[in-house]
Amino acid sequence: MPNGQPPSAGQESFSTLSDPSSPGHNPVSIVVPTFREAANIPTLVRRVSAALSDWPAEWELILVDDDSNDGSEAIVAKWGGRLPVRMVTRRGATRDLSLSVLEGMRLARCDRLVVMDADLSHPPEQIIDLLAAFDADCDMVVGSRYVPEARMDPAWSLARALLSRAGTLMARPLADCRDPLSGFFATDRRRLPDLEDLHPVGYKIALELMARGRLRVREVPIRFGARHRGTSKLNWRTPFNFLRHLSRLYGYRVHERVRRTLSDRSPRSAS
Ligand SMILES: Nc1nc2c(ncn2[C@@H]2O[C@H](COP(=O)(O)OP(=O)(O)OP(=O)(O)O)[C@@H](O)[C@H]2O)c(=O)[nH]1
Ligand SMILES: [Mg+2]
Repeated sequence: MPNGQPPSAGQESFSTLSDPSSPGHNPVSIVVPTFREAANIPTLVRRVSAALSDWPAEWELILVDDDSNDGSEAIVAKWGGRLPVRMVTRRGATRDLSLSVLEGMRLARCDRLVVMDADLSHPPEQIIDLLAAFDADCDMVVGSRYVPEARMDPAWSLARALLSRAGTLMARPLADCRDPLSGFFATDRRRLPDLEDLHPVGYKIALELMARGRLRVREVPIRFGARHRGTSKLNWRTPFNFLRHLSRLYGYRVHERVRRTLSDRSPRSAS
């Protein structure tokens, strides 16, 4: 059974059938966490729908919003009926990017998923590059900033670039990926660990999935841009949450290794 919920009533006509081993042309749900992104949403919707205009299967865009109260809901409602775009609002929940992504993955109508940011730092035109690279030999395709041919917007400050590099180096042993902190990726819900077993803290949901699911990752170079409009949601808590998240994942890895060693040594495995 897929990890997500089944489609709700009224969504039955939307074909979710996809072949997990076939590359490319499957129905796809694009999941985007948003918090106060009203200034970016119109451009995001336009560019995503243009990028997928020749996609030979159905697609949908789900914006999972943490009750921004900035007019985002009304902006998205304008497209209702014309484009497969909807906003899911998390009310009364503690604001959390990773939990928002998990919610979007659960609510998605398709098993094939793409996750990206709303601020246009992930070029919507490259969604199809990620989907095209997805096949039976990988569980996740990451839009990577740290492989040859990737490009970084020079507007990214040196301090941000250095912090990103340092975080990336700390996380690399947990995943077979040069950019485990990327927030732009394609995957298939059926290849993921059970979403209920995940404990992400903060911003790095791809890392959580890669580390706990031991996913086979392929990387596609991206043109990483600076935030288009609006303000960053990073704050002083972000690096502390990241360190807490890393320590949990390293703890999980150690625990797994001990468990495997003990089970290898158990009398039953010797017989
Ligand atoms: N639902 C939800 N989305 C969030 C939250 N925090 C950030 N986001 C979204 O997650 C994405 C990444 O956030 P950003 O603020 O762009 O973080 P960043 O890319 O590391 O930093 P900048 O690009 O410098 O702003 C954006 O689409 C945000 O709107 C949150 O608490 N809840
Ligand atoms: Mg951003």
